[in-house]
Amino acid sequence: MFSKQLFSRSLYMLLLVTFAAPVFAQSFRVQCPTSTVLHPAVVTAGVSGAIKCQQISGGDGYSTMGDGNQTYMFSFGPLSGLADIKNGLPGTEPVSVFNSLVDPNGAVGLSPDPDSVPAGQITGHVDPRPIMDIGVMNGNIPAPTMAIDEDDEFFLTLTNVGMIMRPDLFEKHTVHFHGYPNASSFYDGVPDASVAINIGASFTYYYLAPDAGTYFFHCHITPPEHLQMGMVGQIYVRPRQNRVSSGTLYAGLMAQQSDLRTKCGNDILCSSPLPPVNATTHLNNKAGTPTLYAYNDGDGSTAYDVEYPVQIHGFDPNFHFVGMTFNPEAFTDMKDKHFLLNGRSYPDTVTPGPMSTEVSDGTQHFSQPLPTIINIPVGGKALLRISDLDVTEFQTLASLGIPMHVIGINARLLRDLSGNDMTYNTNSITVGGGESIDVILDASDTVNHPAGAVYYLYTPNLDHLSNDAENFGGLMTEVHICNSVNPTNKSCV
Ligand SMILES: [Cu+2]
Repeated sequence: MFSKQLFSRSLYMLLLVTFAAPVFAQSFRVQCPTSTVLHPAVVTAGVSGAIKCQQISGGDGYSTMGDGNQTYMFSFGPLSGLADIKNGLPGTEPVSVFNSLVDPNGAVGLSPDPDSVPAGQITGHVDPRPIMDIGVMNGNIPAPTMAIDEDDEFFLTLTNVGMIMRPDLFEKHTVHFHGYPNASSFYDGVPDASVAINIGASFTYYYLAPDAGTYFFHCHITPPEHLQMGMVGQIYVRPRQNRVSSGTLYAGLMAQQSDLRTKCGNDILCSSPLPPVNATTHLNNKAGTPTLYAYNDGDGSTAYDVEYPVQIHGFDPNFHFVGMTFNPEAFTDMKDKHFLLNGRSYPDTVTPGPMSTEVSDGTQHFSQPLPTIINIPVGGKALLRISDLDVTEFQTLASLGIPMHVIGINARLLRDLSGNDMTYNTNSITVGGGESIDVILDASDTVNHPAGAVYYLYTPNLDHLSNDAENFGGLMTEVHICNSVNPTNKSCV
């Protein structure tokens, strides 16, 4: 009798817990600590790096192809750094910005925690309403760009807002930093080996930044499908060399040589103690910012004036259509017919500012924030951080008139084990899905590359110069030589 009562009570509790669960099922949160063991105080910049944070949504959305076709996507969208992403910049923010309730680049939904002691602290507690309001049907192609500095700690929150157009799917999402030196498989985003993020949940990935270079990320759930559908983004890590090179020649030399991590003599890549470009010609580069480098080269050979993340991708419109309409997707028939640079085909690649697309409820959402117009200040060099997550095609990009100096492949500076220079000049590069390549477009010869000149970056695979059935488009963009380049939005001045 007693045990039967206990049983029924237990059953009652079980049912209560089960059916009350949806009340608690929403578990959105962000995480962006002001200090850690590695970064005990709030540090915004400096030799020791800093804490950086970002929040992205996983869900669905629409984008506009070069022929006007509105294409359904499974996609990541921005949930922090919204103003920066609208300007074509990375959405990665320092702690003070990410945790701000007023900064337009702060984390969406962040609100004072009523349960903290004392109440009202910023603990990562969020209000789900603005997250759903902004995150639903707000996918971007490419996904929000991430950029961190070597020695940073990076807290990346993925919030799965669900896919409104596919309520039959209970799709989880993950973030996988492809080819990234990641110490923990737990944060690697491969669902078989770690965790995947359910609808209605957030998860914060934690990364260190041990090696400078150009990387990319994608969702690792059913990869051919979620990559083809649009869950691809870019991440790059800036080198320590950027931070020790400020000041006069002597001060910069002392700064570099007094830090064991950048001291010349320990590293085969360090062929001379200080980047000479910085010291001898100008402290500021031709874009008016401190001289920046792609890698810790030790000799200034990877210096550039402006940088452009360029993600190559392709969409198969048929696959996206059946992906929206509950039909079975034929994986073996997948064949890209839209060829994309940063999610856009020519001529959209040279349309300034973010592109928006009307979604299923009739509202406009920013869908493709990144133009791919390459503006180079006269006499300058542009670093193209090229990555490819195309699922079905190899892609070739050619440059006519401006030499391409290939300095890195798959996030590695091109040097051999003896430190010999393996970089080379070419007029085209070919990449497959899952590869990255760092190219410096060298327009420092001002006689041949005067201000006002226009060049093209295009694919010599001529069938890829089209937008599905429409001729003249595809994988192409323009390179403009400008009197100067606005360092904020990279427009020609
Ligand atoms: Cu996914």
